[in-house]
Amino acid sequence: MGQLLSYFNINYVKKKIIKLLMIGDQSSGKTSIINQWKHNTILHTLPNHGIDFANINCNNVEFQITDFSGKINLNLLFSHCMVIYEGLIIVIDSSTLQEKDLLSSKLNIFFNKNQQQKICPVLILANKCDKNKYQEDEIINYIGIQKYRNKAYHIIFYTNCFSGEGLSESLLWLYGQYS
Ligand SMILES: Nc1nc2c(ncn2[C@@H]2O[C@H](COP(=O)(O)OP(=O)(O)OP(=O)(O)O)[C@@H](O)[C@H]2O)c(=O)[nH]1
Ligand SMILES: [Mg+2]
Repeated sequence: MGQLLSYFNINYVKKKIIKLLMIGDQSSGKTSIINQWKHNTILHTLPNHGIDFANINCNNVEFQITDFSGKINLNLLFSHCMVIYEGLIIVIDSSTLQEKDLLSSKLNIFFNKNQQQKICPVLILANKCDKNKYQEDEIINYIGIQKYRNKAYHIIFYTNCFSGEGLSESLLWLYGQYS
């Protein structure tokens, strides 16, 4: 009986579902990062033109990630679906920091519309670190996250989708915020 109960406990524990928003520079590697987290490999990607959804399972937590293409500008859709996210993933392209305005207006909308009461975890991935590594303060300045100090806390990981550097550590950090 004990064995049977532990079988049910292990197999039927309800997963905690956490909705995360992923935004970032165009071609910064958002889809590649999701592919690495999901399949543990780099896959060929095409530029996204809209929104992509991915589920990543991490023990008892299921991350439901909405990946907003780098090309999406501020629009009604973006503004309307901000209310539901419990966390934010920002991906920047370490080889070129050139989309500051687009990123900061998205952040502005996110923090104005998001109705979660809790302080929001923000995972910053400085991807393509094989090409360049900006200092953390340059990255923080570029993103402008310090403006939201009372609404969010953040961490930066340097990542490389080809070698896998920083990817499992960053997913583990996310898991730690919700488990
Ligand atoms: N050098 C290098 N290239 C990378 C890395 N990660 C991704 N790339 C390449 O960058 C290009 C764009 O990657 P994607 O994952 O499609 O980027 P994205 O952010 O999803 O792009 P959009 O959907 O258009 O916003 C691809 O050619 C990837 O192979 C990395 O860590 N280093
Ligand atoms: Mg993509």
